[in-house]
Amino acid sequence: MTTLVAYESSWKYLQVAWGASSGFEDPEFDDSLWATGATPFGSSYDCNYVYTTAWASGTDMLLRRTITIPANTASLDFVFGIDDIVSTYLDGVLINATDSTGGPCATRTDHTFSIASPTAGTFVLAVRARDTAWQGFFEMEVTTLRGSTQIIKQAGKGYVSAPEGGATPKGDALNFTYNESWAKNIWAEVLS
Ligand SMILES: [Ca+2]
Repeated sequence: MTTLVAYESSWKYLQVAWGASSGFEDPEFDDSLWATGATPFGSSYDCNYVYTTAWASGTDMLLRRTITIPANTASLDFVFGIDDIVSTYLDGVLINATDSTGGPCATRTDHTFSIASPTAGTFVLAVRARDTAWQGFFEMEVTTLRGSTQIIKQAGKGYVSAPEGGATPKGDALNFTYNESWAKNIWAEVLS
């Protein structure tokens, strides 16, 4: 597993009234004047949330940051907590909408969603988090799982690595003395 956005990471952010600053999710949107702050974002009332960046009750918190999705990614996985409503965008496209209004106090592992076989590259991840009343909370982690079997050269040796999340345990690797031509032949077999 590779972590693209860890918990307690820095994002660009702007607190606004509900629905304000439409178009903020556009990858070309200019966030250069926004502040930078770490998650969790929140405020406290009877949930006693622990947060790093203050977020006033009854407002929208807009967040932006870039993520770089590696080649050969089988799954892009999001885990998050929200009090109360959140919309998540990747390069301007809505990829998840979650409404926890009226639910119990949030934790950072409450909700998950995944994108299978995402396109590799660097993208803008944008979030509109809305607190409808009382306290608010937002925290998110983004990870990837690698795809098909790969041959990797590290420290002069070649490794055949297994896909993550499959039948073979994560991190399992067959260790061979590196031979480039041999590795290329095996790689051709893997692709065929
Ligand atoms: Ca709330």
